[in-house]
Amino acid sequence: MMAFPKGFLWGGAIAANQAEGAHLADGKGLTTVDLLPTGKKRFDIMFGNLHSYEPLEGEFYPSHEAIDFYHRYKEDIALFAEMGFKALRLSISWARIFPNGDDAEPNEAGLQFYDDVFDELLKHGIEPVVTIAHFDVPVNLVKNYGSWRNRKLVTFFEIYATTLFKRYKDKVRYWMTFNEINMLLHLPFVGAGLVFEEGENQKQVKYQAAHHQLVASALAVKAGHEIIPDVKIGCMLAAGQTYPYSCDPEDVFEAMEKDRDSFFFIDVQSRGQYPGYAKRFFKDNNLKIEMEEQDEALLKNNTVDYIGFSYYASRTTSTDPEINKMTSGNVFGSIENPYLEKSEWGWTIDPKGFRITANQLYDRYQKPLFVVENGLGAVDIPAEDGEINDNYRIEYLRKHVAEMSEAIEDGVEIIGYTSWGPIDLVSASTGEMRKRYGYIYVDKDNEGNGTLNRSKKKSFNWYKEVIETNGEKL
Ligand code: BGP
Repeated sequence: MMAFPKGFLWGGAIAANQAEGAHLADGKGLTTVDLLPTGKKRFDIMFGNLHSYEPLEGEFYPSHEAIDFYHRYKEDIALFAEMGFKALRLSISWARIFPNGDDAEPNEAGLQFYDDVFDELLKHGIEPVVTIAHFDVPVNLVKNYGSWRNRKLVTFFEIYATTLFKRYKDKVRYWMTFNEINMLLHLPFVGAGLVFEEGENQKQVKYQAAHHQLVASALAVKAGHEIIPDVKIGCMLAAGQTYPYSCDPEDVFEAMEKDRDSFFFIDVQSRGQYPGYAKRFFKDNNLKIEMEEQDEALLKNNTVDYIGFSYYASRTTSTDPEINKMTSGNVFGSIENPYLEKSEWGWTIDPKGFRITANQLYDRYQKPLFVVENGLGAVDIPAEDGEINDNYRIEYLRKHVAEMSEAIEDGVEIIGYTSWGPIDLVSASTGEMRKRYGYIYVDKDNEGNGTLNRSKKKSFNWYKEVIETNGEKL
């Protein structure tokens, strides 16, 4: 096994709304995620069909308590430090800083909380890697402005991002603007707080919102570069190669188009302009995206420093209606790939696809890559002695890290790897606790019962050794 580059940023990734809980503590406002219950209704809302701007009596909202990272961050960070983490990717909750999103002044208690978290990380020599927006929008901005469909969000986001850069300029060097920015197309409420009117042209709304996020992202890059001298600001893509089901050129073309749905965002954020295929797509679909005069130059002059991405699974597509019936359980509408195994949630397990994806992204953008999410969501059942022998997780991670090192050998520049959910947390898609990714077990079930106690799984020591040996021992 080849050694990873010196200074490689090994670590883990969490998000505010899936870990912190304390959803109204110290002046925080409600965010979109706080309106997502568990169960079937969750998906209905995630697709853009909201029922209420208030949490409803009798519903269970997993973000409200999550794993209580808000009060237990010291204990959790100590465990990350014990594993030898070099980096922790985490997000800031917009509504902790600006409870309504449009407030004149930021909320000092919210700012102080992240100061404390960053200090704790730095004390342990862990580099904070911060996502500015990870699937949450202050509810007030959804209710009174229509969220990202409204250009005003660009200004609110710019103020929010600038506030963060000024406050944390001496503590945080690595930033990301929008988590999995392409998720906006698949789960519009999650990605952009979008709620649709009946009969509305959803494509039109989504791409207008996308334009606003792209402009907001460029403005954040601009501000960050001005405020923090050695800053690195990245984009973040939910990546994963799409395979054609057959070598029929129709299938191959469709696979290319599906990948372009995602690349579109990064093409703008990294290359600085709308690609020709996007312009054609707008024309063919009769979409009219409102842009302001200065947008073109802004996008051009403020591209990202690195490409952050998540990789869990590859996708497969076919133009044959019979084959298309074999859909697999994921938001990208992939069909089953007969060559690959699946997780309990139907996500394909494809380590080679990771190497392909990394190569493809590097070929396309020629910028450093940062793997900011990867992992296996699985049910963990403690053995009689209470131990969790999560060999399946070790197996998944081992194979993926090995393929990552192959990609590095291929010449791909990768600066770090933060696996998803180093500590069990709430699942973004299902809201469940039982879909676990952690090296650290959290005693809590799907209904919210449990002590919230933390304990080490078998994978804890495995990952510790990986980091200790800089990936030589897998
Ligand atoms: C990504 C998100 C994360 C995370 C992960 C795993 O889409 O950026 O927030 O949750 O997927 O997904 P899930 O939690 O649905 O298993």
